[in-house]
Amino acid sequence: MKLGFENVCIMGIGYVGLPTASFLSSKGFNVLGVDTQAEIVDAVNSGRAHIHEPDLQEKMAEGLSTGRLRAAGVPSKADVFIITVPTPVNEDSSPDITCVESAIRMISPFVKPGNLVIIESTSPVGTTELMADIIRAERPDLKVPGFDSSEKNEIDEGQIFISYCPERILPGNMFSELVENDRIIGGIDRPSAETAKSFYSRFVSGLLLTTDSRTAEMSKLAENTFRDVNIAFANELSLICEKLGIDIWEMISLANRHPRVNIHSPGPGVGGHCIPIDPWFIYHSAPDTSRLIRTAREINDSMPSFTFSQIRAACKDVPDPVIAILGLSYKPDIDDLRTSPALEIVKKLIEARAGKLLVVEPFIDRLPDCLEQCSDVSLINDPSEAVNAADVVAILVPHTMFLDINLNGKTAKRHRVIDATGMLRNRD
Ligand code: SAJ
Repeated sequence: MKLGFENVCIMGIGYVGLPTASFLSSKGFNVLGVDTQAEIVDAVNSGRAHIHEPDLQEKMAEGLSTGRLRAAGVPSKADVFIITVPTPVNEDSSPDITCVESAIRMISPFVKPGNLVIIESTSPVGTTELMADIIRAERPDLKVPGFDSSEKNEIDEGQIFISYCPERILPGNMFSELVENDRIIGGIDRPSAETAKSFYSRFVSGLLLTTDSRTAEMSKLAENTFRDVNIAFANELSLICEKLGIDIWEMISLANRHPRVNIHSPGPGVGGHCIPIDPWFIYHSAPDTSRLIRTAREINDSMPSFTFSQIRAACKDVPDPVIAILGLSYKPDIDDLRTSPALEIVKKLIEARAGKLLVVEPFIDRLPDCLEQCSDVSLINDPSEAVNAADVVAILVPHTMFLDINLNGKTAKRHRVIDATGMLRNRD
């Protein structure tokens, strides 16, 4: 069977799908990016990136001008289908994979023998098999492989290939990581793993590590959970050091001089759409044996309240305090406010009527809807202006442009500074 990979259909052109689509088009693939949100489709087709990522705008423009990139609301025939839709959690923190299911149902009518279907969305263990079941039910005419972790590498003539290949790209550095990161390639069967490996070998310089789909699903969850648990340890240490009157940043920098110790950075909480979510996927598969994972989640989720109380304490005795909030995104140098601890802290301050809030967030040009109607909050472009007008300065996100902020200006003596991420401590 001759396999082609020229035509790629990417389901979901959000934070992972759009950079991937733009990148693949710049590598010579013909890419159709599909999204159910018409505004996103229109924005992409008119050359406007709806997310901020270095070089994304240029890569998109190049793809559109060569005709290799376009967006649509529905899929069409392709050689490779890549699923990059969100996998959030429900109210009870159990995984919600309905977007993956619906993307698979959308592509099912277009899948042909020899096609490769890749799931990149972070998913609970067993999702790839469930998706194969859906395609099998929708398309009884196709040969859809079942889970087989053996090394048997005989292609069943006319079969399709299904693999789980988790994305691992770090927002802010996506285009390097798309090429350089090693990739885990988990086939539902061996021919699927080998076919996906052959596809990724066209543009990845990192290692292509093949395994079965279940191991690949778990590896992805373990990577992000590793980070969550490590950050929780750092956060717990910061709570302990606060009680004991020890400077957490000095303590960590000393401990990290040990050749086998690498304590992560404490902060105002863990945000984004991955690290605070993925550990729950493991927990819900095995709740009785995921005690450490659950505790880590609880510690990290408690951090915005801790930072909020530090800001409140700093405002004590200040009549009508003005509070400069430096940073609103979930981490430095990106525009993504999803699950942002800083945003949660701001909402708590508003609820507590803590004072007038001067928010500086260089990556957005208007406040999110949840803050826009609030008369106590304004978005200020110039960090120095906010700092100079404030009684209390809360540094919640260490954006690079904040590194030069002068907190020793004429009003410095009045400032009380909450340096939640150790930015000042680490820059000095
Ligand atoms: N954070 C800390 N302390 C630290 C490191 C991070 O508090 O020492 C906070 C950040 O401020 C942020 C949150 O954790 O609020 C998450 O940031 P992050 O940089 O750890 O991760 P993400 O969510 O931007 O991207 C992660 C990455 N995974 C790992 O590093 C294991 C990325 O490679 C994945 O592709 C991505 O999740 C994903 O999509 O799964």
